[in-house]
This record gives sequence, C-alpha cells and structure tokens, in this order.
Amino acid sequence: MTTGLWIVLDHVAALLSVAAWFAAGVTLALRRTRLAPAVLVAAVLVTLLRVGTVAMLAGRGWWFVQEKVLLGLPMLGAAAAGAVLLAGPRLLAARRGRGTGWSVSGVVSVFTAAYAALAGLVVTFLVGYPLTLSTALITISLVCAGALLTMRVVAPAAEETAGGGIPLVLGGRLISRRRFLGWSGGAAALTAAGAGTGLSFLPAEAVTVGGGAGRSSRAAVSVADLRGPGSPAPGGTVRRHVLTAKKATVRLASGGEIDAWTYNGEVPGPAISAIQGDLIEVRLRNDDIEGGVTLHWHGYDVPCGEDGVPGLTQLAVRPGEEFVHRFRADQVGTYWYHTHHASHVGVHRGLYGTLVVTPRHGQRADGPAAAEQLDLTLPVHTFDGTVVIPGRDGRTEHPAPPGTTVRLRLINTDSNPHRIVLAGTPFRVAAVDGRDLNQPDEVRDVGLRLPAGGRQDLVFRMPGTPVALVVDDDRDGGLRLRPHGDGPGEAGVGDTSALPELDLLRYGAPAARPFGARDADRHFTLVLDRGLAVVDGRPAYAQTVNGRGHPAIPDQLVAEGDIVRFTVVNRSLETHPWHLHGHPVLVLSRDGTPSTGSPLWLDTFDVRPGETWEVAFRATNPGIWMNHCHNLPHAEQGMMLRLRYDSVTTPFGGAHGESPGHGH
Ligand SMILES: [Cu+2]
Repeated sequence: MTTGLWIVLDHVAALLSVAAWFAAGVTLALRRTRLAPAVLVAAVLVTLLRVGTVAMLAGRGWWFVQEKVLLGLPMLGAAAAGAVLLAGPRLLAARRGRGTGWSVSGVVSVFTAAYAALAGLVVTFLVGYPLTLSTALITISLVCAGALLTMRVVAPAAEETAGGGIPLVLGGRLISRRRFLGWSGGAAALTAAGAGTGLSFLPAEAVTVGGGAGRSSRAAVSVADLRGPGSPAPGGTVRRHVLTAKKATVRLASGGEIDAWTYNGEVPGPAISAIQGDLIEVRLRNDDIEGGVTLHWHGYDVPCGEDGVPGLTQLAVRPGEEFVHRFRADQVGTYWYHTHHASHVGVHRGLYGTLVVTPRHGQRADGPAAAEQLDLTLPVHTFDGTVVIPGRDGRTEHPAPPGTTVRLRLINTDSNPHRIVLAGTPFRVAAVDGRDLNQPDEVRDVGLRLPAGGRQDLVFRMPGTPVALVVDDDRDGGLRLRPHGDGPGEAGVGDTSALPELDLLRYGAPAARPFGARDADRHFTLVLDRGLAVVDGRPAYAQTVNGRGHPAIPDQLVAEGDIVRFTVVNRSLETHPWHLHGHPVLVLSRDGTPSTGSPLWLDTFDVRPGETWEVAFRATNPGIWMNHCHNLPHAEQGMMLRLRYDSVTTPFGGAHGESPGHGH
C-alpha cells in the first residue's frame, strides 16, 4: 500500500475516533446507560486502530507522524485512559443494577477524550510538520479549556441532584471545590495558550545552512552582474528575437477563441531554436500586460541575472518597458520559456513558448544518428478545460512515411501532470527534461507521466501503420501520424487507461554518477503540506514548506562547489512538481528505493502524495534561485523559497519587495 493511501486511511481513522468519542460523550450525557458502554468500547477500539495507522505511517517516515506521535496520540491516549477509568466502573456497576452509571467526572472525561481526538485532527490539518512547542501549548490548553467548560455545563446538573460539592474556604469565602478547580484550571490553560501564542510570533530564521557553513566573507556579487556573454561560441551565430507581451484573441485548434495573454500575439509564443554554441538574444517588450511580465527559461541553466524572476533577478517588465536576455545555448535539448510574474495567471493564459537546442554536428550523446527527419515540438496546454496539442498551427495530423525517424518533444506547460501514451509503435524515451538518458530501452504499451513543467523526448522509426499520441487517455484527442499522408487507416487506439506507467527510476542503463547521497556537503529537508501560514503578509490556508509559506520560508544557503542534497517529502494529498531554477538535480531515490536505471537528471519531478524523494545537485551556477512547486497556483499559495549562494546579493526587492511569481 502506498504511503498516500495510509495517509488517507489515517485521516479516516482519526475522523472516526472523533465521531466515536463524541458519540460516547453524548450517550453518556443523555444517561443512555445501556448504549453508553458499547459506544465507549467502540471509541476505544477506533483509538487503537488509530495507533495502528500511525505506526504504519511512522514506518514510512517521521515527517508523516511527528505531530501525531508527540502530541495527538499521547493527548488522546491520556484522555481516553482517563475516560475509561472514570466512566467505566460506574457504567459496569449500572449494568449490574447499581446506580445510574452517570457521573460528572465520567461525562467530562469522555468529552475531554473527544476534544483531544478533534484537536489532534485539527493540528494535523492546520499545522502538520514540524510540530512546535507553541502549537503543543495552544492545543493542550484548548483541550483543557474544553474540559473545564464541559464541567461548568455538566456540574450544575449534578449539584441539583447531589447537593453540590464539598465546600472550601478561600480568602474567607466559601466556594465549592469544583469552582476552585475551574478557576485554577482556567488560569493554567490561559497561561499556556498565551505562552504558545507568544512563541508563535517569534520570527523564523531567515536562512538555513543545511549543515554547511554560514555566509562567507567573500566579496558580494549582485545578481544584476551575473549576466550572459555577449557573443556566441566559435562557429555559432546570434539568434535574435523580439517578444512583445500583449493581449490578443487567439483561435484554438479546437475551433474556439480565447482572450489570451501572448508573446507576439501567438499562443504558444514564437518557437525559439538554436544550435549548440549559438548566442540567444531575446528582447522582451511589454505592450499591455498591466501587472508586468518576464521571461524565465525553464530548465535552462542560464546565468542568474537572465533567469527572469521579478523581485529577485530583475524587476518585472511593465507596459512600455523592455529587458534584453542574452545567454549561450550550451545545453542541448527540449526546454520552454514562460513569464515568472503572476505566473499562475500569465502562463495559464498563454505567456509561454518552446526552446529547443540541437547539437552542432548532428550528433547525439546516445549514438551517431543524425537529426531526426520529423522533429515535432509539442507543448501540451489546457485552455478552457480542453487539452490543446500541438497548438501552434492547429494541426493534429502529420504525414510520416514509413521508416522516417521521428522525435516528439513533449512539454507540459500546465500546472497538473499529463499521462501520455504513444500507441501503434515501440519507442524510446530518449531524453527527459532536455537531458539524454543512457541506453533507453525500447518500450511499448506503457503510460508516461509528464509532470507540470517537465519534458520528454520520444524517438521511434515510423511503422507502416498510423501512430497515435494520446493525452490523458482521451482516445479522440491528441495527435496522429499517418504513414501515407491522408491515406486510409485510422489508428485503432484501444483503451489506454489500464496501461502500466513507465518508471523512469528503473529505465535505461546505469552509468557512473558524479556523486551520491554521502557526498553531500549540505542537506535540506522540504516537507510539503497544507496548513495555516502567512503568505505575502496575509494569513491563509496555504501550500506550505516545513509549515511556512513564502516569503517566510528560510532561504537555503549554499556555497559554490557544494554538493547539495534535498529530501522532499509530500505529506499532502496533492501532487507537487518540484522545480529548482538554475540546476538539474540527480535523482538518488524515491521512497527509499534507489534509482537504478539511467542516471536521471531532472529540473521538475512529481512528488506524489506520501512520496519522499532524495535528489542532489552540484552548486555550480552562482545566484539566488527560486526553488518551488511548479503547480503555479500552489507556488502562489506559498510553496516557494529561495536557494541562495553565500556571496550573492540582489538589489531587486528582497524580502520586502515584490514577490517572485506574484503580482502586486
Ligand atoms: Cu504543489
């Protein structure tokens, strides 16, 4: 069973225990003494079941259970034990015909167990990992306050029947023992809650160092000075483009029209291509996108000053302004560009395009084959709920004579993953995220998972029969390649939904890796979840990293040359496509199982619910880089932070400036 399923199961068990303890409290309060013992036993059993689900989750990682093991279960366990000890004997006696089974202590203790169960569940949903002393104090005091309030409600009923408690003389006044308990308990709960609330306002550290050294004394470099070269490599040329961001009405392949935000009036924007070693020069202008735009080169390890993150590497380009990007096309492969300003809106509405760099000598790292005869770049994007592919010229059918070598460059420009099936031919996944795989095996009848922002290059020799590219198991959509032009023969695409998913961690042949987990100079853990957090100054039910939202998530500090390891844990029930700017990461393991296929270098990896990924990279590209979820609404809701080289500074915004990927 996957960890994600265990998380769901534990939520269900937690909810059941809340329901069972409240039911026990209500039956007891209503003096249903025949029913009460059964409900109490059920509550105890569900609580024991809960111990089981938490134990299973604990086996998957401490991050999944910390607040349950340290706070939720001990609190519930203590309250449940108290409830059984206080309510149990009288209920048993009542069954034997002695007394009513009802008592103040019994009712209050059973309700206290219910509050404890509820509090544990609320902490899991609102706070999660890591548990803080502040959270623990507030939670325990709230449960105590609940117990005291219950006593206030229940006790008068008891006093009516029993004639009040034993009196106590305090300061010359006669008060009941219960009232004294209530006051002192209330004061203690208030103090604890106050202390907890006070602690929660302590500022977070601004930086984590991951076990490495702190800030160096080296001379500071500004990201504004980390710019690309002015000339191509020897033999290369300059590829000049002007991209003008503007609103436009765009006709979709499906026939509909949309009010899009575009580069040059086109969606996707102009395709940028280059040969390795060329200089890419792009002049970005903004016509009428009021909030501003930028150009971020997704997966391309440009110098930091070219990275296009507003408020961090530059200012957003406002209407009438421009920004010129220059960088060397040193990396071969399939990439894309998009705005990084208010990207959750801008990219969705069309501010994106493709970037493809091919080898200079027609040689590929995986063999002597010349460039493919049919080379299609296919950005997959969803407009108005319809998946559009390829988008550019509206063509969803291409002629491909038998024997043609074909490369399909798939790019997911959406915020959610897509499932891709290539039906009708065996093929190889030649490259992932622009980087060639080592000896990729020929596969067929498999599903490919394309994470948000991710790319996969599929290579095959065209057979004599049609080939279909199916997206999200929609057999009527997608793309068709026909061996004989417009000739007959619809690709008989069967049901693709049951095809197994290709696991890239076990695909291709292993090869020497430049480093492993043990070589890491720094190690950072990122626990992804939902919770209450402050995002851009406002409290929100945020997408969090280690319990915090942007920009309160501490920067990760690294030094040039460091090998940096990330442990990325997903405690939530949503997928988070993790994306580090400026560096590809090498996948080490997923859920503790090492990557055994081709070395897998990714810039975006899908961390599904319950998954734990270990990745590492070498810090060779100085700058301050965004490190965020590429589900862009998630990033907007707090799930982004910065990876900062120790000697680099930014003059753009900083902590109090405009927020990267966010418009003001
Ligand atoms: Cu996410």
